[in-house]
Amino acid sequence: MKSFSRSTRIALLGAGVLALFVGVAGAGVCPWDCQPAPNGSVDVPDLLTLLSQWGTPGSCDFDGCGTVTVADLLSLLAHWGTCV
Ligand SMILES: [Ca+2]
Repeated sequence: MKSFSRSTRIALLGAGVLALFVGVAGAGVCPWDCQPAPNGSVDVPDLLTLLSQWGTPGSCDFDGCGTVTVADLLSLLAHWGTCV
């Protein structure tokens, strides 16, 4: 097993914490990318997923009301495009 200097270990720890923070901060930034395997864009697969969940709970229930409704559809359309 390779051993690292103290400063290298601290740098690696810092990078790991930063990566974790970015990952956690990024999670949920783009809930409109609600297809089963999110692809980084709000696009046709998300629209089809939303329509397939219409009137039921699902990943496209953005407002958390318990069912996918027209409010969720309008929210998806308002965020159409690349997730940022
Ligand atoms: Ca998508």
